[in-house]
Amino acid sequence: MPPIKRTKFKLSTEQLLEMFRWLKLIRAFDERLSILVKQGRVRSGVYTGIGQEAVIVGTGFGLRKEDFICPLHRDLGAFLMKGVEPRVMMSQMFAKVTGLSKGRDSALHSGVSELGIFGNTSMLGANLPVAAGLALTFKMERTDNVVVAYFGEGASNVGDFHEALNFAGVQRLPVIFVCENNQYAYSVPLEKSMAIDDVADRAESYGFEGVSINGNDVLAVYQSTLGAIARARSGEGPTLIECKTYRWHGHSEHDKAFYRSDEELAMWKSRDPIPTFTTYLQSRGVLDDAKLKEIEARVTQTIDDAVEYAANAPDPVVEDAVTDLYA
Ligand SMILES: Cc1ncc(C[n+]2csc(CCOP(=O)(O)OP(=O)(O)O)c2C)c(N)n1
Repeated sequence: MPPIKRTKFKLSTEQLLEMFRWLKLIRAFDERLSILVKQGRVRSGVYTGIGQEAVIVGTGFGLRKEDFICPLHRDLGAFLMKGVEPRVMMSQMFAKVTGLSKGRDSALHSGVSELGIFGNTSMLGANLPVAAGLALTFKMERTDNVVVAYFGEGASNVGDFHEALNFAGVQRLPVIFVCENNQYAYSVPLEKSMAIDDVADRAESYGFEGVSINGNDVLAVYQSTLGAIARARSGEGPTLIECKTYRWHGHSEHDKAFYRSDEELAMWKSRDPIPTFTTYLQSRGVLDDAKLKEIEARVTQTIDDAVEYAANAPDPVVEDAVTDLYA
């Protein structure tokens, strides 16, 4: 098993700013959703990924339109990065006809095959064998497309995870398993559900490499993903990337997260991926105050527009419940 090489990369000023915009947009989208839930305006369960944005941006940035992602409940940002308009995503949360599933479903189960987004079910881990299946299709069709499958450290304890990794390892499939290790599976801390420290260690038993990285460092996530993508595209098979991170909010917006301490939360907030990247960009002369203000204003405008669009969009009608069915 050749070790993962540290992939060299160079990003232009525009690409770095693009990454920054995504971090800001995804954070703002979740923050607004959190407010909208409290206002009773959202008709979906909301599982924010605030604090985890660098994982989504770092793993999504190097993907092509033809590549597939298999996102989970906390990965709305991955939908946005893959091309779902904020208006459409917000409509999905409002259960309006302008949403992905036209108001017939909670936010968490929608997919868009034309954009390479597989719609997940509620069964955690069940997206992983599907990801392996998609990757098998890509291999059989002799394309060099890849699949990125997201999961939490909690989901890495279910059987589907192990079956998917085993199959992907045996078949050398072009799939990148991205663990968003945010330390908790609902209220269960990592050490109560796993007897090892690193989910990444699990890859070795399936014959491929796993790496454990700082999931709050967007460039580190990007670098590891680039290496994994290059391996997958060239037929060298899967990689597991474990991104150590933290979710700032509870499991969902109704969870006050009393099972963790204020000190722990404060410690992780001090590792917020966005200020870290902001400082980096400022120190390299990529971002100045004027540009920062411009990006923040554009993000706010995008979110305001998405909320207004979703709020004013029509509700589904009863007849819609039986359209788009497969006979
Ligand atoms: C197979 C399965 N078991 C249990 C649940 C209930 N459940 C929903 S979210 C969750 C915690 C998931 O934790 P993790 O996989 O670490 O992802 P995170 O929510 O932390 O991002 C659980 C146990 C489920 N949806 N599916």
